[in-house]
Amino acid sequence: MKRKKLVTRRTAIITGLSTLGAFLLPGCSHSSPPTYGNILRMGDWLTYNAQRTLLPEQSMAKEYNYRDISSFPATGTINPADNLFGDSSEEYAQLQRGAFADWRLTIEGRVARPGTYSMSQIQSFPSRTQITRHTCEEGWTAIGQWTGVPLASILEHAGIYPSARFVNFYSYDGWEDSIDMLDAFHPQTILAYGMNGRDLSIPHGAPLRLRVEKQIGYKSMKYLQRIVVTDEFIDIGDSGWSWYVGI
Ligand SMILES: Nc1nc2c(c(=O)[nH]1)N[C@H]1C(S)=C(S)[C@@H](COP(=O)(O)O)O[C@H]1N2
Ligand SMILES: [Mo]
Repeated sequence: MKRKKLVTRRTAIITGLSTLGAFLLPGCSHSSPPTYGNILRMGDWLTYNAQRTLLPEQSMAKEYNYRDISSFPATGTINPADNLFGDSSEEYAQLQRGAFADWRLTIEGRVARPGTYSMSQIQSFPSRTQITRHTCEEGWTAIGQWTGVPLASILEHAGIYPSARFVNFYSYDGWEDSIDMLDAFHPQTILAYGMNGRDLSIPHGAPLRLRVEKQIGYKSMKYLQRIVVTDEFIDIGDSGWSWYVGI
């Protein structure tokens, strides 16, 4: 998995704030945090606590108007079929040839009803459309319209257990990442199959991608393959990128 290290000024400021928050609110219920790897990753813990203690929990990301939609570059992987990801590339290439008719999203882990969802099943849930600003850690932003199903609807349908704390995502290009339940149940956290009124294109993550509007762009995983709900944080190792980067 190729990911890179980044400390922005914003992160530094939030980290500073959160240090304060961590000391002011030592008994806060959000203070059992995920950590990635080692003490050098403490910034994740601090940023997480800052957002979770000092900011309103379910504040909404700003939504824009149709006329605000901008050009939107595709970055990172732009087609998992490009042979870089072994069996996954082969599988994705095959799905692509079939216009994703055979694509299924797997949901497993701490749910009462593990299983798979076809695109038509996913599209049978009430949808949500939102026009939001995507912020990439590389310094660009773009505004796009996303249509999909709230992740909360799918998690509830799968019968998520009360003890569950994290939702882990796996993609066709070998990405793995997780979010906590506050982000997972946020009304703007959706599994998106539409962008700007069309089916999600391959460069932007076809057939289904995550949109986590309250965090930086790399949390919005493209090319979703599998979702695993867990009680405990799974440390995927030092990805080089912070686990939590709220915006
Ligand atoms: N599976 C996967 N998801 C991904 C990426 C990727 O390379 N692979 N890139 C991330 C980054 S860094 C950004 S900025 C956005 C880019 O989305 P876009 O290509 O639709 O602009 O997707 C994120 N999700
Ligand atoms: Mo990004």
